[in-house]
Amino acid sequence: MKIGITCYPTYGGSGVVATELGLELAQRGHDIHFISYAQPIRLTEPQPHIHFHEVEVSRYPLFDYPPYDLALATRMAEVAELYDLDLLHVHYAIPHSVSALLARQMLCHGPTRRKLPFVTTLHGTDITLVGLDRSYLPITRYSIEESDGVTAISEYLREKTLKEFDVKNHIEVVYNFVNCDVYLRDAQAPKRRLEYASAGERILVHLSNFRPVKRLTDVVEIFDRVRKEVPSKLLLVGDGPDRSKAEWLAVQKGIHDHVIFLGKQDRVQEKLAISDVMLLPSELESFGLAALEAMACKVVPITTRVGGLPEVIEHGRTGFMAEVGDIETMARYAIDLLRDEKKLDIMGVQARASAQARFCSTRIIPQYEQFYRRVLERSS
Ligand code: GMT
Repeated sequence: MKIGITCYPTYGGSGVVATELGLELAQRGHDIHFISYAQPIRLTEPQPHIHFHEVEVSRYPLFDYPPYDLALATRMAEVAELYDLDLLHVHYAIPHSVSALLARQMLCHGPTRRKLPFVTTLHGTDITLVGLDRSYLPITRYSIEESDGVTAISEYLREKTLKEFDVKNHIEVVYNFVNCDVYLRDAQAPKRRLEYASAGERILVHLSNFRPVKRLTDVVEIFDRVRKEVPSKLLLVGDGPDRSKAEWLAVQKGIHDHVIFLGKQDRVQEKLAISDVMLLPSELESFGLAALEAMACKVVPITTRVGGLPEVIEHGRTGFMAEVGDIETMARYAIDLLRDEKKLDIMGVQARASAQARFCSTRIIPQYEQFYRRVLERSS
């Protein structure tokens, strides 16, 4: 198939899923055309069957708000014509599904009367935060209803969308996935740990875009409690608005030397593979891709019991969950686990086995392929 993929190209779960999906589909022989304002961050090297089309937004003195959505729609239609695309797959409803809808209409009424069905994948904050803002809700609902196919990354998000948006579409759940051949604990991991921690120290890790929903200061608070009882280091992978708040908190707590801000990383698997426990105390996670990537690397996630996380983690077997803001309980889970080498090993193995059995790309990518085929059959 020839598939156009649009996503936010920056750091963030939806862009990561979209890029990894494109790469996996390209490896299976599909032609993938990314259409966005910048090259997606995980698209680091040229690959066969992968193309990138940049969306240029014209600046004009009158445009206080340059119309990216319109430039995107135009580029989508153009790429579809030039490269004979079968369908578009947009990640994150706002504004991508609206642009796709416009592109479909432009082509359908254009001289070639081309059909261009589009699939929208809902990732979370497009529904839970942005879409519920009154100013975006009606247009988001409309673009979901007009999509030729809609997928959500968890049952939680599917239910939430049906309930809050009152849409009538069928929404297919296609979970986030991980490439288990890339995300694993490699043989070099024990040696690489020594770059950050001494031999007797444990490593805790957090990976996100440091937005308020991730509750980064809770990560530091939990680590502060853990560090008092277990010699350890905290690796913070990513960057974003709450970084300086977390840095100051670490200074105030006197643990700044033990909290290592690594910034945005291209190969996050290398940092995960040297860690013991992941802290993800988010206010909300529609799935929690970071927790899954950790699990594939035998890292035990300690998270909040929110959104889709209970669909990913089996409490007490592949990870631990507590209520939002319950720093004490999450710290207690981490301390007990980090002190118990055997339990840590067993849970790490169980976490990887669960990631492999349920969320490996080899299992999930064919679900997207089947979904595309169904959409194409319906639209032909
Ligand atoms: O929260 C993020 O990290 C960004 C956000 C996005 O849309 O880019 O992530 C959402 O999509 C991820 C991939 O599908 C999910 O794994 C995250 O749980 C989800 N984030 C939230 O729901 C807060």
